[in-house]
Amino acid sequence: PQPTVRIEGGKVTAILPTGDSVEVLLYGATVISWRNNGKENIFVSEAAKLDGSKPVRGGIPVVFPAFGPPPKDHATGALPQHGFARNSTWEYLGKSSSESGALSKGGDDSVKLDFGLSSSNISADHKKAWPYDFGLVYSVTLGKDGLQTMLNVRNEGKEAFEFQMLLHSYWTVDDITKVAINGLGSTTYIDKVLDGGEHTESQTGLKITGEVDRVYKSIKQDTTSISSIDGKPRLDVTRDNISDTVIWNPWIAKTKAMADLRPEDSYKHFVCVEVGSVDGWQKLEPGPSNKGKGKAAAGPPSPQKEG
Ligand code: TA6
Repeated sequence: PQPTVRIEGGKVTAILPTGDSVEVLLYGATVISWRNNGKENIFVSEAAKLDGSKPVRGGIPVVFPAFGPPPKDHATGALPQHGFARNSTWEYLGKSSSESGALSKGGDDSVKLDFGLSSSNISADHKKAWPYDFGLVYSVTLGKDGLQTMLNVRNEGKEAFEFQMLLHSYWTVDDITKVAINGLGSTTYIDKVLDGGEHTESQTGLKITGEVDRVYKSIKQDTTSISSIDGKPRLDVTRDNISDTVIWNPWIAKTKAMADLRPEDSYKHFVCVEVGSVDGWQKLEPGPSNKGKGKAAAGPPSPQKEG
């Protein structure tokens, strides 16, 4: 049997013969569910808006062309926090059985969904704020071994532009106090909760014991894994041609302050491990040959990887 793909109500759903599935809103090309072996890996707040009235609180929001509050003195300065990609309506470009990617050998055990966004289908306000001709193709590949997300950025205009990109993934965890995040060891990070300054990670497994908002830069290893402290491996998040990883959990006070993050103990049940190129800017020259390509994948830890 083949994978099935259903498009209804502004949402694309793909289901493999194994029962694994992914759901992607055309709004923001936001993955709002990824079920693998019967487990939901994506956290979405009960109070999340899914009607396009504001970015989804949860899922995998696509952050482009700027991460965080854009610097006022930068070309992206007039855009909202995290740019416009996550609050624009993308086009569904179609499905294909993915080329034999890292996650699968194509065929009936994987399906690739493509979504497109370009300067011609963003709002007039966003276009006014960032008047560059760009084209994005975002591919979401559901494989039996994991989910792969890839963002292709093209400069379709006559002048170079600078961008940042990031996949703002909210991963489900049973209990945040039992989670360790491995693969960040001895990496430099910017700590936005502490002082915005640079620090070096000393723990091999980062524990979350309060609000954390850190940008780990140029991580050497290509895998960041979330594992539960009792050693049970949870999820491997890998990067390809994407240099940084952001770790975020709002904890108690910040959760209470976010009206669309409910119930109020939600912070216990997710951790954001976000892969992106956010330290500095990627400059993209005009012309068909130049395109940025960042690939991120997430999958249950492969057996040989320790938790
Ligand atoms: O990913 C970390 C972060 O930049 C935090 O600083 C926090 O602002 C979070 O993103 C959520 O941002 P949002 O605009 O979705 O409320």
